[in-house]
Amino acid sequence: MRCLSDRLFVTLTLIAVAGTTGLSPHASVAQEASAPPAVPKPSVIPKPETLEIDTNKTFPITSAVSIVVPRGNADLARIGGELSTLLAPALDGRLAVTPGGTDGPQTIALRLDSANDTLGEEGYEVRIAADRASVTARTAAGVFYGVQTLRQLLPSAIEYRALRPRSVALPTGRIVDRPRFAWRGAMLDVARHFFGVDDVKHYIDLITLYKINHLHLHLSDDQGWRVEITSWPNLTAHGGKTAVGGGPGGFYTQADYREIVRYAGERFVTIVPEIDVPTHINAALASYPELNCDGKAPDLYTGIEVGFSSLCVDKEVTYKFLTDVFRELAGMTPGPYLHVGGDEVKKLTPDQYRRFIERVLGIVVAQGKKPIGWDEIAQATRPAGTVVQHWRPEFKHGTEDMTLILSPAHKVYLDMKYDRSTPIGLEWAARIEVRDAYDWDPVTLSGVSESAIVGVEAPIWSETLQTMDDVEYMAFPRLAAVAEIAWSPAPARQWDDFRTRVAAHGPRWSALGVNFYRSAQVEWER
Ligand code: TNX
Repeated sequence: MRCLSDRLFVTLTLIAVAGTTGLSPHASVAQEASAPPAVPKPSVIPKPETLEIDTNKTFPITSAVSIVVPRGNADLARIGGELSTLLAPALDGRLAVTPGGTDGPQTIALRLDSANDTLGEEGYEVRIAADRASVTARTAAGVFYGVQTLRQLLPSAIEYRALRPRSVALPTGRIVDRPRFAWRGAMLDVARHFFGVDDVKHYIDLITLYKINHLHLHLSDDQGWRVEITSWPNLTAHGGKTAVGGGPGGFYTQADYREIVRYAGERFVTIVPEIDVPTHINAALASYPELNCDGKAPDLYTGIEVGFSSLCVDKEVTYKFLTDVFRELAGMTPGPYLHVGGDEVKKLTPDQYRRFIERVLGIVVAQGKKPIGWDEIAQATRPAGTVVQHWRPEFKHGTEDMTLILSPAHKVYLDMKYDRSTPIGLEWAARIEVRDAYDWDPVTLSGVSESAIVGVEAPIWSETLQTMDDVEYMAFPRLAAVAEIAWSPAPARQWDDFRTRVAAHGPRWSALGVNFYRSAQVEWER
């Protein structure tokens, strides 16, 4: 209901705006058509490294503008096509995308500059003059991020897919930007409740607006096994059948999984698959009796307790199972990482746990992949290149060298309630208002040096989340806050400034149909 009335509000506002800009077919005062289109003040998230913008001088985007890309570069042609699609409703038609065209007046040029040694692998430079714009980067990923910035400089109404033509302009200026951390992550728990391929694609669309580049999928847990493993078909045939609360569950066929990987790849997102072992494994134990120490398969589980299930660490078949699973997963995952879970083990002795984890990490390495595990795996001896994902608020890394992803539960677990009144979510780690999710720093929180941190990731666990509306409500605005922690230089980040910028994303989310939390900490723009 809330969402519907918001959409209605946006529609009405836009009609009102269109009526005053003169581009509406109903506009009656001719001179209004020549007034330079107003542009909003920039509210780019994550905050760019440097941004000089003049909103009084603009580059009006009309159907005369073309998007110029290098000849023979499929990535840039695709990115140009996406920009054209974004602008199409506003311009009542698509801008031409011209491979090999020259970047003169009335062009938006997307360019690669492989010799540029200041922008890094993912940085970009945007320049906007009164009659042209350009995005330059060393890599296609950098160009993609530059285009996300252009997108955020455009009025939020641009996101509304069904609207009539209206005037569109970019403010002039220059932005030079690159990320602080290489790993800007989101995690979706598709095991407690299942989210299908289209839902995952939708989530990828939303996270990439904020330059997030890793999507970690929690593919198995007590309540469900969600990815087809052809050598162990009962994992999904039986283990995928239900979910928390007894719903129908579901799973990805290998073709589905490959489709997610493909879609993510086109948006410069690396899929990180997780099979959580040795605990969080009831769905597999229920599907194959031989994986149980007593040889008896338990029932499927639909509650939300943790820590009660365990693989039988003394049986050789357990390691055959793990080898098959991680081999098949490695075969369909182009990204370098496989996540082995390793959290919340209550049924094994510390020694059993360590020996088990060391074997699993070896299995992943044998598939040519780098292992990641939740911070409990720090107890085990780990092959070089293993990444430890800090999640427990109390986790201490000790003095040992360790490569970390930071997902401190009391800051970035997006399944935590915002406050007492949040109708869904858990609160075991904290209640996390927008400011709590924003106002912390990875180096200060972890106590490790900047170079030991690969990045920051915001998980969403789905015990209490059943639909994408639920996921969106928990993710936004907090995911935008976490994305900025992972991307923007630490000294540039101030809560009061973020609070003002995020206010402008409310109308953007409304236009996109995103169900977001109207935090009272933000004075939302309408
Ligand atoms: C802890 S995070 C868990 C998950 C739960 C989550 C709920 C982690 C490594 N384990 O199994 O879903 O809390 O917030």
